Amino acid sequence: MSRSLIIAAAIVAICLSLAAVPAPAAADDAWNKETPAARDARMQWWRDARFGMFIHWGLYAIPAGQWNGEPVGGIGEWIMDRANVPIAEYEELAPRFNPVKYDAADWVRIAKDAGAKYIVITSKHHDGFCLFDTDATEWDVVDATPYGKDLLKPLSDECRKAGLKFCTYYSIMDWHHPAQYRGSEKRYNPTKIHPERKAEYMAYMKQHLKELLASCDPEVLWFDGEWPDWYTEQDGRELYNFLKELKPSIIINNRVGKGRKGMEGLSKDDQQYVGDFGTPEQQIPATGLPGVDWESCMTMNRTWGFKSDDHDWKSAETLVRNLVDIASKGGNYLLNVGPTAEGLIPAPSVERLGAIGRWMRAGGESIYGTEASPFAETPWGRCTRKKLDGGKSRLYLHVFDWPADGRLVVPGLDGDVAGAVLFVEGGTEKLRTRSTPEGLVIRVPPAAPDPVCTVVAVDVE
Ligand code: FHN
Repeated sequence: MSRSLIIAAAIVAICLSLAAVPAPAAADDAWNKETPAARDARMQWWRDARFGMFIHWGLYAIPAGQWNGEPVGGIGEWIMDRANVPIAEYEELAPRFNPVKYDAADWVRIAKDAGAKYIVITSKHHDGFCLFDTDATEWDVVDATPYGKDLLKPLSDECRKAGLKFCTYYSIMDWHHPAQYRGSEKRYNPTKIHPERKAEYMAYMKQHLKELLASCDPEVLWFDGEWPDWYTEQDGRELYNFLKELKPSIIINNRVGKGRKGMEGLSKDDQQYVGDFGTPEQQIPATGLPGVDWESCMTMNRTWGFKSDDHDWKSAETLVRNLVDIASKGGNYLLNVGPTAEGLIPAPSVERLGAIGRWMRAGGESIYGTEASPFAETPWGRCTRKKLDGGKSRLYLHVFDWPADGRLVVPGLDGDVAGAVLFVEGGTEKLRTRSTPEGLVIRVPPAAPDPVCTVVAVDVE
C-alpha cells in the first residue's frame, strides 16, 4: 500500500475512534458543575420519601392485552409492538379513548393513603401518544381523543394540594414519530432513526420537556426507552443539562443516558453515566447499590399497562416486605398501577395500596428519612437506621420471622443501648435488652403484633 494511502487510512481510523468516544461535556455544564453538597440538598426530599406510586396509562389500556380477539403476550403497554400493529391501525384507538371516570383527586388520595410521597406518571410511552397538551404533535389526548383535555395538569394540581411530589415518565424511543422507524419487519423495538432527522427528534423531545415543565412542573423526569443504538450517552447529557438549565432542582433518572447497564457507576467521582439515580426494574439488588441513589420500580401483577387477563397479583405482605427490604438497602420503591381506559385504578391495586397504607401509618417512621442497615445481614428480617443528634442512631428492626423463644438477637450490636421499644397498635411498649456474646438480646412477647412485619426500635451510640 502506498505511503499516502497508509496515511489516509490512519487518519480515517483516528476519526472513527474519536467518533466512538462521546465528546466530554463542557466542564461548566450542569452535570459537572454541581457540588456534592448542592446535590445532597437537591436529592434530600427524594431520599427521605422512600416510596412512590408509578402510573402507566395510555391508549394501550383500551385493548388491555387483547388484539383482534386474541390475547397478546407480554406487558400491556407493548401491545403495538407485540401484536405488530400498523401505525394507522393503532391510531384508531385514539377516538375510543374517553376516560370519563378519571378522577385525579381520587388517584392522589389512593397514593397518599398508601403512604406514597410522590407519583410518577407516563407522559409519553413508547407508542408516542402524549397524555398532555402539546403543540409539537396532534398525537395527543387533546387533539386526538373525545376526552379532549390534558390529563397530567389536574394530577399535578391535586398532588400539590395533597403535598405529594408530581413526576413524569417520558420515553425516548417513539414508535409513532416519523424520525424513527421500526427495528425489524415484525417489531418496532428497538427503533432506528433516520440520521438526517435525529436533530429534529431531539428538538421534539426538548419541546415536550419544556411544555411539561411549564404546564405541570414535574419534580422528577423519569426517562425510559433509552436503549436504541441511535441514542447516545452524549444525547443524554444534552437532555440532562437542558432540563437542569430550565429547572435546577429537577431530579433525573439514569435512563436519560445509557446508565441502566452501569447503574453502579453513578457516583460522581467515577461518573460514566449521566443521571441522578439508578433504576433496577422488577428486582431488588441483593446488597442495594452502595454509594449511589437508586429506586426499584416494580409491578403489582406482571404488567405495567392495564391487561384485563393479568390477575397474578402479589400479596400485600410481599409488597410491604419489598418496601422494607428496599429501604433497608438504602433505595426507593416505585410501585406501579395500570389504570383502565375509563380512568379507574384496578380494585386489586387499590386494596393492596390500602394494606400498605395501614402498615405505613404504624410503621412509616421506620421507612421515611431512614438510611440503609448498618448490618450485613439480619436473619429475622431487615433493619433501617435514622441518625440522631449527639452521634446516636435509632435502629428500626423489621421482624418478618418472629422468634418463638421470645429472644430477638441482633448480631454485632454491642454499642451502648439506650433502650428498645416495640411498635404496637396505637403506640410503643418498652422492651428489656441484654448484651451477650452473640449480640444484643431483646426480650419480645410470644406473638408478633403484626405478622407481616413488626418493628422494634433501638437507640444506640
Ligand atoms: O419498556 C418499558 C416498559 O414498558 C415499562 O415502562 C418499564 C418500566 O420501568 N420500562 C421499560 C422496560 O425497561
